[in-house]
Amino acid sequence: MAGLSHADTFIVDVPTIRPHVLAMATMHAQSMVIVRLTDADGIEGIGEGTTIGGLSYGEESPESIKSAIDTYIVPVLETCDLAQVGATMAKVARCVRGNHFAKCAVETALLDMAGKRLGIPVSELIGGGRVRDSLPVAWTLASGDTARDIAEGEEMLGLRRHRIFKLKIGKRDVRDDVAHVGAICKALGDRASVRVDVNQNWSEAQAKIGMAMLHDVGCDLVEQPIAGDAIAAMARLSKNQPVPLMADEALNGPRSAMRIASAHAASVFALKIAQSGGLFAAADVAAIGAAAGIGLYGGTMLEGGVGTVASAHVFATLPDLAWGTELFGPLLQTEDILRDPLGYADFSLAVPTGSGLGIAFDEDKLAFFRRDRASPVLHAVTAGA
Ligand code: MUC
Ligand code: MG
Repeated sequence: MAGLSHADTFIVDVPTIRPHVLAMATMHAQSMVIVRLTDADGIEGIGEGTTIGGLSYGEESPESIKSAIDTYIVPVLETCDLAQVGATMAKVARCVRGNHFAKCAVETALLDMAGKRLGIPVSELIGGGRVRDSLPVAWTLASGDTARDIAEGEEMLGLRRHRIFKLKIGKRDVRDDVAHVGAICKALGDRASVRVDVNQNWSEAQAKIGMAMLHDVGCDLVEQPIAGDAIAAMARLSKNQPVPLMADEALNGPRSAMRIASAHAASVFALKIAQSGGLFAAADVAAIGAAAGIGLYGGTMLEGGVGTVASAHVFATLPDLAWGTELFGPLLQTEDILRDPLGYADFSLAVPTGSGLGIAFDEDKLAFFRRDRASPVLHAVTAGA
């Protein structure tokens, strides 16, 4: 029995390379909850739980993710054989409702341990196993300034790092947003695919006008234009607008995937491991989408290296990933907390091949960016004063 010997959960805050402007928040740093679990055999598994903009994106914050793991999930893990990942996560699901990001972080760590124990990559533990070793990767242009976004797009094309670009809109007037998208489509031409993410910020009426205009300026895909729970309205837009609608916030696991597919409310799914409730659940969402003829896209919560690689292992098991992925999160951060940087080249990300997740931390950087790093020092100073 591989019992839990040690669990450590902490938040790291890493600055972003530039402000990242979304409809609901402007990010200057990314906060990642890191989970490290060690079993009785001394095998360590690592996981990450990351959201965007505190509580502005969804119902879990970095602080609530950490608290859910420490207070409610670790006591369940203490009663489990961690080598049995499915059984362990089923018990966690019985004891803890919701909290998908927290569960995903823990499941990632368990799968990392399981892969290390078996000597195989995590991708071989998901669905039918790995079918690809690299994934196309989009970049998000979200500086808030059209000229700067065009320059950034040109730079990425020149570096051969990205040729799919997602623009964050929804904050300004619809016509101003469309003018911004149109200028970028015009500048990048047929060298790139340009898509937008509205992060739920339009009404159905705005979306009707906005999606029609976006189609006319050359935008390829519109992600979550209206509220994620407005399934009937998403279905009307999917039916009547020429540009495909991608579900993101609307998807929070297999049941929501089933509802959206049955209602014909989206033609593309943004798959996210954390939003789905874990790697297994994300694979189930993908299976429902594929069976319903819905296109698949590998989404991100702008995770750092651990969450990005965990997502990559799931997306590497999908035979049909027509819309590529956006697994660029670590590149948005000023420093990589992994020992070896991930392989971004030729518009793609190489999926690690080592056992488990196939990655390790840079311990110095991890220690530097820990939110609680100051406390022991402060404590020592206070104690000595
Ligand atoms: C989202 O809503 O999709 C993904 C890329 C990005 O820039 O933000 C995220 C979140
Ligand atoms: Mg989105």
